[in-house]
Amino acid sequence: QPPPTCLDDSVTLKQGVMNRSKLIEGGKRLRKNWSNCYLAVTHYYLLFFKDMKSAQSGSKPEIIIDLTGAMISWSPEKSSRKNCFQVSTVAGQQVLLQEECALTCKEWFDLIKNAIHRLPMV
Ligand code: I3P
Repeated sequence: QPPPTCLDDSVTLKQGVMNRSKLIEGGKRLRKNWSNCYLAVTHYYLLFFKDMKSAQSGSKPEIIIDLTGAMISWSPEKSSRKNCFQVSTVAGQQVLLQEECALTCKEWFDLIKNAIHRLPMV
């Protein structure tokens, strides 16, 4: 399944605003830097857009996370912020996601976890 080039509502399981911090990219640990972004979850990918407007106007995702073989875990030790979880990919990317509302955050977590678990193991 090739990564989507833009937001496609017909394959999107959930979309909305989340706080994101990239931890590792291309094997390099990055300086922690939280930003507000617009996240869309599909069966295969997480797509990160700058904001809702850019997502809905057909922009390319800023970051694409391949869920095949990915791992997800709550990671309270990784931040002073509450409700943080981490997604790590086979390719070695790591992102932290956070949302103030515990219930909303758990909805995202469970959805992404279920998407990962429906995909084949690698
Ligand atoms: C980081 C920044 C992050 C913070 C991180 C700091 O400082 O304040 O927001 O993460 O904490 O190091 P800087 O901007 O100077 O790089 P949290 O907000 O998630 O706590 P950490 O080093 O304990 O991860």
